[in-house]
Amino acid sequence: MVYIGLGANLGDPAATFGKALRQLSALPAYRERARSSLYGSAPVGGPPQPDYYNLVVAACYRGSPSCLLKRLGEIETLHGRQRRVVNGPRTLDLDILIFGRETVNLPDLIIPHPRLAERAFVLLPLLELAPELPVPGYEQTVTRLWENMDPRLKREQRIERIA
Ligand code: PH2
Ligand code: MG
Ligand code: MG
Repeated sequence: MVYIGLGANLGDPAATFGKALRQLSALPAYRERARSSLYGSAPVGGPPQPDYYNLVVAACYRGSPSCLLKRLGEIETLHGRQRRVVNGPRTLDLDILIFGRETVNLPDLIIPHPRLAERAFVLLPLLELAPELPVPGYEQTVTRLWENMDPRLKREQRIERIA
């Protein structure tokens, strides 16, 4: 199973997510298995910017991590994604969080996502989908990572379930 994080804080994120998930499902190698609730969260890092919407989707993908990364980039571009500022505001961000049991260390792709354990907007939706999943590289389940996450970071990120 692969887990993909969706994030957006420009435009109409809920509508963008709906469209992006349909575009993902149109890929022959991709089959969606489960979708988390939609969450709202305070921006982590970057310049002052609007709050984010986030969700996580679980899917089967018959292809390589690099191939999936390329497809995700194409869908981001379709939604007008521009890369100007690191951690800056965005119309759509699609991140590979987990790719089966694989760990990947390429210049443009690190899996599992390197900041996964510090991000409530990743861990809480993941917790909903796969509480018992051992996260490769961390050798802890999603539940343990969530329990071990710094409570101060959790508070600062103000994550809330929206729908
Ligand atoms: N994505 C970022 C940086 N900061 N903050 C929240 N709340 N949600 C995000 O998706 C997010 C972020 C870079 O990808
Ligand atoms: Mg991201
Ligand atoms: Mg990204």
